[in-house]
Amino acid sequence: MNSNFTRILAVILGIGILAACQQFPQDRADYVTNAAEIVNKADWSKMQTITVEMDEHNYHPRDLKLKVGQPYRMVLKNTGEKEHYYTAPEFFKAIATRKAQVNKVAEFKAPYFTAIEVYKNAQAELFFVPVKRGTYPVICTIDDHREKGMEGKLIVE
Ligand SMILES: [Cu+2]
Repeated sequence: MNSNFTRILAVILGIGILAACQQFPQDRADYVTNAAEIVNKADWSKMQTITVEMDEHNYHPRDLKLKVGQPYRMVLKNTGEKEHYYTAPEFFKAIATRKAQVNKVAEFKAPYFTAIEVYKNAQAELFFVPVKRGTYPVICTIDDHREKGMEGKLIVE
């Protein structure tokens, strides 16, 4: 094959791939981009509440099994003496988030969260629908809390 022709073909192919990537940026988004649609379609009368207690230095329960399509209210309750984090960016990107809430105080809406910190004697709630199957880690990022045992798994089936 003529080498000039090959070079031109390679350039055209390259431009084509570049154009395709820029045209469909949502294909590259690593979070659930149609969360609002999923949240609106979900039957919230079938919502299940899961409570995760945090203390020194554990999550109770450590691991959670969740179902794709099932609406959940996750209550993160700090029963310990220190503040604690529920840091699970990969998990939060695998769910359709409806809102995060601190009862009678505030409500937060965002495409996804990366971490939720809960102060002692306080609780925060997250309303969501799992979308992407997988096993995702959760850790507490404060000091050596993770090493002391604050880590777990979120399994979406
Ligand atoms: Cu902690």
